[in-house]
Amino acid sequence: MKKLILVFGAAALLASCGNNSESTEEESNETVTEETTDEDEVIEEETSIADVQLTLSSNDQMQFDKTELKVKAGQVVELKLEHTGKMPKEAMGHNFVLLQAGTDLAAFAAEAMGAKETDYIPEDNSAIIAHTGLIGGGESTSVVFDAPEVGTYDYICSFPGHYGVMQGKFIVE
Ligand SMILES: [Cu+2]
Repeated sequence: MKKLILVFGAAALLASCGNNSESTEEESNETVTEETTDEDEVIEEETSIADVQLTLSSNDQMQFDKTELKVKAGQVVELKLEHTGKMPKEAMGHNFVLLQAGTDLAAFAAEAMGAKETDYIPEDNSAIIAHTGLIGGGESTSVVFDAPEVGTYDYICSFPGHYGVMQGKFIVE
């Protein structure tokens, strides 16, 4: 799972460096052997690294817009979390934390509450299947991970006081 995040992060970095002269040089070298249509295909492959893309929205009212997310076993999932509010993450921060089946939500949330320095991701993250970073109003973030085995999992926002209302079921079919 961590590997996938790193790969995705690297791809994002590469994409963001697309305007500098070094990468332009590389691109022009590639065009010697590849036609423009091939380049387009390469770009498509980069953006569709996941088999399924889900968007979960959150707001200043401490809400997720979905209480259920469904994927299929074996899929690589890209989950995009957006925050449509205006409040800063210090006051109304949100994240997406997908937990192993059977996790005691109250106990996990209590532990997460004490992990302010790591954006409310506890040091012992053995209960976490995947998580995004913490975002504030107007921001968005995403995480790429392998769908766990068939089953129903809980996802929460681990910001203090939020998990009670900011939670849902992540269903793998
Ligand atoms: Cu939250």
